[in-house]
Amino acid sequence: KPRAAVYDWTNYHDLEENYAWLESLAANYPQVSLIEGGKTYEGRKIQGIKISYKSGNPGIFIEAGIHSREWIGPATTTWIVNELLTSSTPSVRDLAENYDWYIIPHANPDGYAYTRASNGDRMWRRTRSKQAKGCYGVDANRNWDFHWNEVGASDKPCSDTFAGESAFSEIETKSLADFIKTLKGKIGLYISFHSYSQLLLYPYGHTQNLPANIKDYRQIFDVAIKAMGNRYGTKYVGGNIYDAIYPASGASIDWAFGTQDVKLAFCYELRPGKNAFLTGFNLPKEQIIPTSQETLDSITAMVAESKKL
Ligand code: ING
Ligand code: ZN
Repeated sequence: KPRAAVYDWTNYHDLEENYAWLESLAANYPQVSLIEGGKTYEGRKIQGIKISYKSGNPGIFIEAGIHSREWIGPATTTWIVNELLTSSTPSVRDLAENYDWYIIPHANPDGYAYTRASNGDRMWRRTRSKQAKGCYGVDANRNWDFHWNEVGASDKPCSDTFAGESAFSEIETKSLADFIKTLKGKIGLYISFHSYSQLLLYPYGHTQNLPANIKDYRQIFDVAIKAMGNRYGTKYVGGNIYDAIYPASGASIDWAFGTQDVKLAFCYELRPGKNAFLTGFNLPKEQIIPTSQETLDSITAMVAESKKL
């Protein structure tokens, strides 16, 4: 097993390396504790960490890797974790010390392991549960129990957007949701990382109707996409899921916003931009750190702006 000491962001890592690193943080930092988003179909842990410098902080939840081929999400997430623990930049210290962070870098560990395996499939998106017609997996971002399977999801067990046999049919979404429910009232901001397209998205995916606090969403959106460009000029666009990308129901951010009293829920579709069709999920490893830096810039601006609401 590779040791945490050699962990870095010049490469993408196997699940076991990422988990070993998270465990080493819990052993080395008093502010870090391990949290478990539940278990997977193949019996893995959904390993996460909580960072808390003091009690009574408002909570921020980060979930990544729900689609296993989108490797930049988990990589960006662990980089941000490292910054929260080690950066001396005042704005990052403010984020680290004045919020409780609940972080799940791999919401779909079985899928990720399958994308890393030599006898697997680098382009695997779904979970790995056995389904009808000899097919495997459910789209874990169509399986949440909020307007489940209404639009932009498939009934077909072999489709990449298969919603599942029922809402929360997947142990991964069910157990992660059960964990999130234990935090009800504590999470003000929920962030989900996907790739790719360089978009920032907010609810809803099942309808063109906008959330009641759309004014707040737009205010935060504007500063968050602007900050994304501060360092390297990276351009983001976006808006409500339904109009800015496509109709899609049963997604995690809609469930978090729609059922858990989370005030703001955003999804970042990270680099590359949407014209990079062939390399889309294979973002070059040299871009892990720049992507992570600009994304933390954006989240920093997002949180600062949310204080003004
Ligand atoms: N895109 C997301 C998907 O699940 C999305 C878009 C985000 C839909 C948030 C609904 C909610 O299809 C990718 N690339 O997975
Ligand atoms: Zn995705």
